[in-house]
Amino acid sequence: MKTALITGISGQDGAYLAKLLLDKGYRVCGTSRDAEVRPFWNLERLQIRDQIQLESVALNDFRSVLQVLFKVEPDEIYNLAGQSSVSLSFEQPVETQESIHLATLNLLEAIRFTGKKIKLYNAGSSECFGDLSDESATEVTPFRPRSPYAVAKAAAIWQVSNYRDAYGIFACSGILFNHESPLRPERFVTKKIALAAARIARGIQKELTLGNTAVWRDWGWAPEYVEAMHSMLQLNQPEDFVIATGLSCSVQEFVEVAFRHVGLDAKRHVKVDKDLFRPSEIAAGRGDASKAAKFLKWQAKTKMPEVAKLLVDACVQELEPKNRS
Ligand code: GDR
Repeated sequence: MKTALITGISGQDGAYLAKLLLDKGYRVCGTSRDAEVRPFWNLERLQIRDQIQLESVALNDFRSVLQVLFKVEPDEIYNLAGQSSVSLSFEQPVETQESIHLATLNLLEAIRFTGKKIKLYNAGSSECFGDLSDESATEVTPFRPRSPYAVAKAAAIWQVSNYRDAYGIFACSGILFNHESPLRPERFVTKKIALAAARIARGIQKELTLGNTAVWRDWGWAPEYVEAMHSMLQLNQPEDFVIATGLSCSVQEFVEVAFRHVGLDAKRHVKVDKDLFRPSEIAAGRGDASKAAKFLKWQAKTKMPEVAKLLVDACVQELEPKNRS
């Protein structure tokens, strides 16, 4: 039986990945800064919390990282922890840098220190590419980060690449474009839109206020994306991969699909507030996952507009009185 250690197990990807690995027969351990007080709603929602060994780890503290590696003895580590909101990174640049870059560096150093053959998956981000205009990003597209979050992710990806080259550690980064699911918090635009559409249709919200709706994103379905993470660690050689649907849509289009799905006209309910615009923004993003198709046999199945409809359906269900906590 293989053992996997998932940092950031309480998030969307951590929960779906934990479920996937449990289904594959792994022993799954997960870390959180204070596992005793964290509620782990997403693990509860997938009904897997009691099958996971949860450990308290501060990833910015080398001793804490080293300690958990000796305790858990993982074969594979999935590093999904860190501040994950691009907009929040403009308000918390130092915390963002530490929780992403320093945490990844500590994990790499700890693996190097133990000298064990531990494989590392690192959660990269398409944000590193910056503005792509009409281009589809591949693994060789240059990074032009446009937020503190993207700068931190780019630095972590370069650390992983350097530890792979310098010390022969099996470490790779998945450069994932946006991937959504009902486990997303409302801080992200897709969940905010889907929940608002469901609430307005039910008469419990009047309008939705958004930031820049003219931006384009490549939106996929999170449960499919965690399969690619696992596949990367099953290769003989560590390599980085872009994971994306290849289809880009505007936030405006997402809004229209979501509202139409519950019989509403978005024009009557949605307004834009310039205060919600980011200091620097990525106008358009789209990924080319051909390398993943070739070497991981991975391809996105769920794309827009299905992503928007599935999210709205999940939000409508969440609002059913019997499902409200
Ligand atoms: P993103 O996701 O920044 O792409 O990062 P987010 O859903 O926050 O924003 C997507 C786009 O929508 C625009 N937008 C708004 N965004 C939010 N959150 N709230 C709004 O009201 C709003 N109005 C318009 C944003 O400006 C942006 O352009 C996600 C995260 O999951 C990262 O962790 C991950 O690395 C990348 O995707 C790939």
